[in-house]
Amino acid sequence: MKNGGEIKSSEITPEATYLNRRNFLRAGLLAGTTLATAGVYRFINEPPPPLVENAPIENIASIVENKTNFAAGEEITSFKDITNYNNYYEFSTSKSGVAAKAKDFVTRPWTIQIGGLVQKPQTFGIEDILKFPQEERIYRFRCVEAWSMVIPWVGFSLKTLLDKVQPLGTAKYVAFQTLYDAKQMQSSLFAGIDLPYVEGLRLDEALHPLTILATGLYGKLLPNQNGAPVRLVVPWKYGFKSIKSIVKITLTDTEPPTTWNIANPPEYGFYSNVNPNVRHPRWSQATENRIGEYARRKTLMFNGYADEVASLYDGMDLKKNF
Ligand SMILES: Nc1nc2c(c(=O)[nH]1)N[C@H]1C(S)=C(S)[C@@H](COP(=O)(O)O)O[C@H]1N2
Ligand SMILES: [Mo]
Repeated sequence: MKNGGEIKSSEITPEATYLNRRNFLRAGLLAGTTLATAGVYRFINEPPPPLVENAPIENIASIVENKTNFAAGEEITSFKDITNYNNYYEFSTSKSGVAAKAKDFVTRPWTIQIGGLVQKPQTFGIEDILKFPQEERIYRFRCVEAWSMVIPWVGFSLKTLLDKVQPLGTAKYVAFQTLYDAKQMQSSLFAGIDLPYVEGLRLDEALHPLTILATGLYGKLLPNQNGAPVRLVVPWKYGFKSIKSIVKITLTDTEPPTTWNIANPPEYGFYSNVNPNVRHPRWSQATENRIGEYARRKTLMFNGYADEVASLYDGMDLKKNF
């Protein structure tokens, strides 16, 4: 807990770099509007200022274009809890230990390679990712361990990115992979899971507008412990589907392997939809501990997003496909 949310002044981006970069990002957004002028284009063609190492926790509230609360009436979990109670096994299996262990994780430069069954395989730099129109999305977040939070993410629909690479008609699934760097992270042996961490979604789940790539939270760039520089968030599924620090996305025609299913197939399926009616073999999923609250809450079907996503699973037996 000690090191957690505190940022030493030496780690904060120098003001000049910060302003230049923010203007650069703004200019990128402006270029997509009718306000774009030759002057703006000249400005964005300049190389971006050098990015600082060690995960700058920069304020990006100014580039957030739209805010939507998908957990209306529920209290937003504190920044301190969101950034000090984490699951990120590559760094630590102790939830309060991740923040300190991930403190110096290097997230610049960073690229995401997108390929497989797509028309236009492409590699995006994190600078490109931050130029997509960013939104604030307040979502409930439910871990399979039966705790939950309400998190104000910054990000954009994964669909925006997938549309750029144009999935082929044969693509049925999307596979995701986290960076694995043994020099910065602990081994598979200590983590207790195969690394790199991998996850997957059916293509229609990946294209659903609620599925986002998150670049930040609380109006700041993502802290390392939350999956910097870019992670998936699928709010109707257990937290482990929301894979962190993504370096690779592959469109496939077969169901991709997923880390927790590999680790323990009877306990963790591919779908992992939040479902109060399907017990985890070792505990009930009917209620949850909302971090920061005393009384347990009833867990909602699809984590409260049934109206939006239930139709994706029409005709499927959700007790078998857990
Ligand atoms: N690469 C990677 N991604 C991961 C994990 C992990 O250990 N490694 N843990 C998952 C689990 S179990 C949860 S609950 C969430 C936690 O996200 P948070 O720490 O931002 O709350 O990240 C998910 N994504
Ligand atoms: Mo989790």
